[in-house]
Amino acid sequence: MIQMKTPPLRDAILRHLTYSFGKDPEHAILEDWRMALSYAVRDRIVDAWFKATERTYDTGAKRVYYLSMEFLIGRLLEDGIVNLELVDEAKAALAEFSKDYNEVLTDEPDAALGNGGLGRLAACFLESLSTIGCPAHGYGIRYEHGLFRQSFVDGRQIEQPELWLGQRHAWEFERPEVRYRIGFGGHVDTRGETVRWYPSEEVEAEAFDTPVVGWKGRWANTLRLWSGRAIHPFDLDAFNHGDYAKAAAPEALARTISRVLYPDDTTEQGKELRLKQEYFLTGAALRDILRRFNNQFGDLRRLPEKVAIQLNDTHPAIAGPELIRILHDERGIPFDESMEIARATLSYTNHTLLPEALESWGEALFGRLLPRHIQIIDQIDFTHAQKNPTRTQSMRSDHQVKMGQLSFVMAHHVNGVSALHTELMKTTVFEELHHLHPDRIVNETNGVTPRRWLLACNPRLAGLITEGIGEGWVDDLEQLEKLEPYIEDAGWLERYAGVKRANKVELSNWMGQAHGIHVDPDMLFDVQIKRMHEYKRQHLNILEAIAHWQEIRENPDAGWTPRLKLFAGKAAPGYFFAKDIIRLINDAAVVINNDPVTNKYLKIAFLPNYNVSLAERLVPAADLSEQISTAGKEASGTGNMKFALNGAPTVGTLDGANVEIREHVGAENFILFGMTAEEVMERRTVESHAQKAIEADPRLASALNAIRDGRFSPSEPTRYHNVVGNLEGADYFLVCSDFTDYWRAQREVDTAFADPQGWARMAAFNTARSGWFSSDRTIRGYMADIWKAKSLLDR
Ligand code: NBG
Repeated sequence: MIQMKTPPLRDAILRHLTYSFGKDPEHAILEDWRMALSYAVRDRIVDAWFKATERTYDTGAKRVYYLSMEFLIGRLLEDGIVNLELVDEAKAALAEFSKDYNEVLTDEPDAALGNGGLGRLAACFLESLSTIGCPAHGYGIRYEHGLFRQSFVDGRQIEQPELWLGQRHAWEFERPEVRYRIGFGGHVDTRGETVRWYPSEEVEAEAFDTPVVGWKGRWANTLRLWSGRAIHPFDLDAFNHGDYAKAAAPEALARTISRVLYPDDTTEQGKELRLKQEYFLTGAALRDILRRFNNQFGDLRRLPEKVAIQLNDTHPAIAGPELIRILHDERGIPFDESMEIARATLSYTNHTLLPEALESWGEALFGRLLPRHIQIIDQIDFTHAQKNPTRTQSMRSDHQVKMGQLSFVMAHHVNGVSALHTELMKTTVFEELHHLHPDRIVNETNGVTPRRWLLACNPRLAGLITEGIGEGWVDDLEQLEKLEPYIEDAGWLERYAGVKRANKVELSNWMGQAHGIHVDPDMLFDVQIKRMHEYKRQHLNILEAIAHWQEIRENPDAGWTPRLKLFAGKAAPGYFFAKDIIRLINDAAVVINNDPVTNKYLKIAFLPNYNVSLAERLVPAADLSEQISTAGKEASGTGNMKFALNGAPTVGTLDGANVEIREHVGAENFILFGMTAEEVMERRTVESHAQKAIEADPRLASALNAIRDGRFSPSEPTRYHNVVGNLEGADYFLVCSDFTDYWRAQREVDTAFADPQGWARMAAFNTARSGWFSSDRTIRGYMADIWKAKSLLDR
């Protein structure tokens, strides 16, 4: 490999400014500086990237492929700078040109190529894979428009298209030479043993590569995203006849496939274009994987020995039938053997038990778009039924193709994302399949990368930790437990509390400048940030706030603990109930914040356009983490881990990874409330459970009455009748039934927070005992239990 000298960062910035962007420092705009710095950092990442690739080839190691429709990577510049330990050098270099480091960093648009937890998890995993030095690729779609931009008009959510590529993007390398044809529709030709699919429509998938660097730049893997291209981009004939729209049509049509990210996280839409996107990603990724495998190893029977493919939820589930199609139809391997090779290569992660999220496709649509695959699915199903004669559930029922069943059958391992979720999988959605294949389901509790979610986003806390225990924690997070003795030192604890206070001041200043929201940084910062969903119960939170407000009004001098309730999160554009909740929170905020009697003690703010960067501001400044889903519904949660790590104790239910967080940080450092998953299932069978809960709790009744009477929507008193009706009626998510205990838990929080030292202790124990929630630990689990892959770093 060619060796080149690494120039000082300052020189590299200047060189890129001049020769890559054609600007001198006097005329460069902020974006030019951001790009020049990014290129200077990227150059160094590329060095690590080449070395890693070379090492992987030389050792013939097994490679991991993570197939995901979403990678919620956010900004990448700070990630690169932090992982290459260039923070001081970058600051100094920019200062020489009188540029502010933070201003340059925040110029970068967020790459919002994901909806929420599933996409952010994929991004944390990529970073951990690189930190660990496990040879891996992420495969996804290069959406032109990521998740929509959210703003509020009169408190209502407004969606606007997001255009992350509207500004220059520094991180990707276009690979015009890496293209694959992806077909749809057409017919299947069977001649004896030979089966061939002749698609009627084809597009090309073109690769764009982003290097992902790990801690200390020891390793870098690739995120390869596919973009849709026309095979014959331009219809010259139409153009010559003056039909310019028709001339450009092929290109426009092909690009549609990678145009937008579907904005639903936990509801399945069943749209044709979505199925096309799923096959587009999977088809292109598999061809690419097999090409690489072929160049290095050749014999396809060795595929499982050298390749592990992880399906991130069922979205890439078509990988099973597609791999069989390639092995059997195209390479002539017998069907059963092809199926065995595919199964030994594939594994599948389930991310939700919500029935409305389990993908299924109408067989008419599926058969029209993928006529060969539906035949293969039937053959997989038939083979599986023959081997398991007691089986009752098929992959094809009610004229639907069931992607969950398909994924399970075609995977050698199926994993859940928290201990509770994994157990519930065995007794609910996959009960029968688990019974037939009792060794297939394993648990890999989620984690988050400590580089982004502590070192980079909370430099004050990171500094305090490193001062005490050294920097070993950064890639060995369980070392945080070495902090425990410090917690007993009153001086140290005061510094720990000082860090939180400084972070809160910083957030308050930013909220004032960016949103005109002015708050006292000494209030308790109570934060709920996540997608808007009934199961996550933002409405439980606002109901409690309203009840609390009413109580403060009645007795203003009772020594209340001042509290700021912060919300952020997007609702799927078609999820009207969730949008009503957003509006209700905004409406309640107007009334409550303007109440002179109470606003010293209670304020509410809903920050617009929640994304990764906003989370990076909020997490370090939170005092309290709201994780209040109906037990049994949140598969894991990962925000819960970020808050605990950054010293915000949880008020939460026994759901998802909350259960394990509580076990790790200690019950005394976690504010528990609510029914367990089992109690939830039982309560649903009780007639009029909501009514009973309301009758038993006058606070709840009075809060509901205020909403119903239009106290927060005087211009339209009926605005929330649907919401209130739902809560008083079916209340499937048991908001009313959990209200009283939630209210009690919040008063416990008030009392605890009124003792600053006691609270700081709780917070510090959360930090010291959250080491297990590193995504490095999670990835090591996948490597050992599922992928049988090894790190190539010598340590
Ligand atoms: C989400 C779950 C979260 C979980 C993430 C990552 C989907 C479909 N599921 O609880 O709701 O933390 O996945 O596993 O987005």
